[in-house]
Amino acid sequence: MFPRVILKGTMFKKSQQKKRTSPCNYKERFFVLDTQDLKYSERRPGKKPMVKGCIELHRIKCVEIVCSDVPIPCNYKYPFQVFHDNHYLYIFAPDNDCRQRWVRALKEETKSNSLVAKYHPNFWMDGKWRCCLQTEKLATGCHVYDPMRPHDVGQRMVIALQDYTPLGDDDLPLLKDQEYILINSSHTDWWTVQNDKGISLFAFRSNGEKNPRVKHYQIRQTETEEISFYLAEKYLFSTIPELIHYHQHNAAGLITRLRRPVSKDGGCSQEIWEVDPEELILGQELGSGQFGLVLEGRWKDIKVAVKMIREECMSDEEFKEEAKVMMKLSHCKLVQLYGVCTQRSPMCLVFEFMENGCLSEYLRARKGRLSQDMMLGMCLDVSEGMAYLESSNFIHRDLAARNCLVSKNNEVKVSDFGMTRFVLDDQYTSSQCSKFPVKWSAPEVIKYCKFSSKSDVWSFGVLMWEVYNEGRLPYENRTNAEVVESLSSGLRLLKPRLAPDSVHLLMEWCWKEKPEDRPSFALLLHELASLSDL
Ligand code: 4IP
Ligand code: ZN
Repeated sequence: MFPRVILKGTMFKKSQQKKRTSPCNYKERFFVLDTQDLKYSERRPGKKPMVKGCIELHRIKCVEIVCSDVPIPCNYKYPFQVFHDNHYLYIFAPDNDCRQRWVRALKEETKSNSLVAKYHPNFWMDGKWRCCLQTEKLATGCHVYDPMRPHDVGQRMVIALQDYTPLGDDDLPLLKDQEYILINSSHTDWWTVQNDKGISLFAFRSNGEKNPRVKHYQIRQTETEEISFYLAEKYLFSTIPELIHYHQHNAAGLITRLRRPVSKDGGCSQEIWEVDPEELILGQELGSGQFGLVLEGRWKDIKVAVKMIREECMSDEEFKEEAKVMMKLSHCKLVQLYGVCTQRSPMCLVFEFMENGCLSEYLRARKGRLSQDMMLGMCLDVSEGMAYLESSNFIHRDLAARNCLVSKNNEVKVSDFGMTRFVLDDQYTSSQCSKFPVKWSAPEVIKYCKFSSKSDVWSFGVLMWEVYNEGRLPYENRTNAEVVESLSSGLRLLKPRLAPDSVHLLMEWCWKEKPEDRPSFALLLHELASLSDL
C-alpha cells in the first residue's frame, strides 16, 4: 500500500543537535508529510532532491507551535516543534496559516501515538528550556500537552514568564504561567496580548468627550446550557474570536468598535510616539551627525541617544509622518527609534543608546585584534537587520559602517535607515556633490538615483569590505569621479587581506552591475549563517 501525501512545502529547520558536538544551523528543506512519515529533502537546481531526514510518524510524541520571544535567525518566523525519539525538530513556517496547517495535520496523524502528557512551549536554547529554565534537554515538559487542542483559530498563545503589575492604564496585568492571546508581536520590546476575560479599549473621543480614555470590558459567558460569550451588551457568540470579529465591525454597546490593538509602538495616537519633554533628561554630547548634535540622555529611566535636529537641516513635517512608520520597524539588529519630541525646539529624536559607538570607529580602534569569527559575526548582524528592512519593504539608502552602531554586548545594529530622504543639504542629496556617499553607492544610484533593496545590497558589499579591512575607507586615495569611472569599466574593490575567499565571493556578488543579479539580504543572511557554522 502506498502512503498518501497529506502536505508538502518549503520551510526552514534547525539542526536537531543529536550529538553534543552537532552544529547549530538552519537549513531550507522541502518537507513532505504522508500517512507514514515526515520527510525533508534538499532541493538542488537541475538535480533530484536529496532526502536528508525521515521521521516515521509513529515515533512522534508531540507536535505543537513554539511560543517564543527570541529573534529567529532564518527568514521564516513561525516555529513549531516535532518531538520524536529523544530529539526535538524545530521547523519554521513562512506564516501563521501555514504553521497551523502543518501542526493540525501532524496532530491528526499522530493522535493515537503514545504522546507526552506535558511539553515545553518555548525553545531549548543555550543549554536550557526557555519556558521553565530546566537544564536537562529531556526533562519532562512544563505545560499540559493537548493533542486535540484546536489552534486553528489563527491565534498564537504566549505564556507569561513572570508576574507583571501594570504601570499605566493601558498595560495588562500578567500572571506567571498564565496563557494570553498574542495580538501584536511586531515590536521587540513590548507586545500586545489579551487575556481570556477582558478587552481594554482606548478611545480618542467618545460621547463628545475631548480626552482620550481607556475603558475595560469583561467578556462574559451565558449561564445557559450552550455557553455563549458576550461583551457589554448581550450580543452572543459561540467563540471569543467570533465575538472579536463582530465587534471589530460594530460598536454594539461599546464606546467604539475595536479598531486596532492599542500598543506603544504607535500608529494610533500622537501621544504614543510623541516624547514628553518633561520626561527627557539631556546629558553630555556624544558627537554630531548629519542633522546636528547627538546627546546622551535619559528617558523613562532608560539610557537613550538624542539627536537634536537643526531646523535648516531637515524637512521636519515630512519626517514627522515618516517617524510613525519608522517606529514600527523593530528588530534586535536595528537601532530602535523610541519617539520624537516635537514640542521643543529644536525637535529631537530619541533612539536606543549604543555603548560602543559607530562601527567604523570601533573597527579602527580594534585593528589587528579582530578575529575571523568577530568579523563574520558583524556582517551577519548587519545582514540580519537588513533582511528585516528588506522584508518590510524599507530601503536604507545610506548603508555604511559609519551608519551602524555597536552595543554594549558588541552586537552591531543598523542605524539611520531612510534618513537621507529628510536631509535638506543638497551637498548630500545629489550624486554629483561632494558629500554624496558615492563610494558606497550602486551604479544605478549614481546614474539615475534609483534606490532599491538591491542598491542597499551593493552598499552592504562595501560594508563587508570595510569590516575585513578593519575600518579602512574604501578607495582611499581616489576622488568620487575616479571611482565612478573605474566602476563603469568593471573594476571593483580588491579582496581584503583578511577576507576568506568565501566572503570575498559574497562581496563580488553584491557588486554585480545589474541589480537583479545581486543576492537578496535573505539569501546573504543564509549564506553568511552557513559560513559561520563551518
Ligand atoms: C547538519 O549540519 C545539518 O543541519 C543536518 O540537517 C542536521 O541533521 C545535522 O544535525 C547537522 O549536523 P551540517 O549541514 O553543517 O553538517 P539536514 O539533515 O537537514 O541537512 P538533522 O538530524 O537535524 O536532520 P545532527 O544533530 O544530526 O548532527
Ligand atoms: Zn519548559
